[in-house]
Amino acid sequence: MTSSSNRPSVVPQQDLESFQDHLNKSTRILALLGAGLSASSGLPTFRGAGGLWRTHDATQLATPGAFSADPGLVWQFYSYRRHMALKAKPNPAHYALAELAKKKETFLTLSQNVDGLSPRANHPEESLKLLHGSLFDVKCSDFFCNYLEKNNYTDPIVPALAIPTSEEDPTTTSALASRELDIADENVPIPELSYKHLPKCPKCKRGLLRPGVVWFGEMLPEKVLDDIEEWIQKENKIDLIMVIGTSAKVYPAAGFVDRARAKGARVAIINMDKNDVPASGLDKRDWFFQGDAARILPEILSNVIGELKETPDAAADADNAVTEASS
Ligand code: BJW
Repeated sequence: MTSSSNRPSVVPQQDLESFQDHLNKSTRILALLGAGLSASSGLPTFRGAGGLWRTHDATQLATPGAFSADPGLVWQFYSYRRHMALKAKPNPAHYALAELAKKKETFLTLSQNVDGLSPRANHPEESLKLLHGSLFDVKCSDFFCNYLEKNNYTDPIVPALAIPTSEEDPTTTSALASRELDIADENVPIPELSYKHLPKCPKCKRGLLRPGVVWFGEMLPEKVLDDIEEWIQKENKIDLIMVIGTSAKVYPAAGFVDRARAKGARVAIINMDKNDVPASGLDKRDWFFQGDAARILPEILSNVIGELKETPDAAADADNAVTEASS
């Protein structure tokens, strides 16, 4: 169980009071989530420290060009990320947002994250819009094939993508003696994979499967954008947008901050880095809560969600997801 109440406050009291006062009165609330939300679950962000995978800038691997040039390398990157996401657990920030969604009916969360941690924290599906898809969707990369498989948790998705392990320790008989190697480290050798090793489309039998995520230059899912547009257009005002753990540099996601401001929304930024503010900068009515989202969110949302308790069921679900995926 995780409790937020006995911890020392992580935000200035005056900001906390004015934010909570506004949150109380707010009905139309948006949240824009980024990789920093899952940082304290142990998953790396894209930019800055941690944004390198082996020698590759993570954002350079997230392109259709990278996939067509070296699908084996791009699959190794994504297979590693699927594996890490399955091993990770939602943190108190995921649970706090899920609780807020249950308490405030007209709260809509726009997540750029593909790691599945918000769904695993039982964030209500109808109030969670996945802007950049999911690591656990796979689709055919052939332009003429529309194959899409949702919720594929097979890890590894094909044997050639298994995370290599170190030699077993000959002094022990335990199966745990072999240790997974960290293939994010460029010093750990990985095999070169070609077409024959990689997952194929079961429908057209021609194309390679690819992760169901949105790469640079690709359109965001139409239905997701339509749903968000409908929510925005429904009323003339938006009360609040929380911008959480994102550098807010990728569009159209980052553009929702200005859309919300244009409808009167006050902006609350939750970020480790004081410099990571949306392109429109900070307004005097905004809040900037600097620090780890996993510490800050349970505290600033506490007047609505109460004391955060991580439900044993959710934790068990997460454990099951990992067990199922690796069996
Ligand atoms: C913490 C923390 C802790 C750390 N607590 N905080 C307008 C202008 C210019 C360009 C464009 C434009 N409109 C569209 C474009 C082109 C492009 C774009 O935006 N380029 C920019 C680089 C300028 N956009 C697109 O191509 C999009 N498609 C599109 O627009 O289609 C139409 C179109 C096509 C072509 C031309 C024009 C229009 C698609 C964007 C897809 C982005 N995809 C990725 C990969 C997804 C799959 C995967 O995961 O691999 O999405 S890239 C990557 O960036 C990923 C993320 O979701 C996204 C955002 O990153 P995020 O989450 O903000 O992470 P970081 O690392 O940047 O930030 C982490 C933050 O957390 C930091 O601030 C830390 O300080 C903080 N932090 N720990 C709180 N514990």
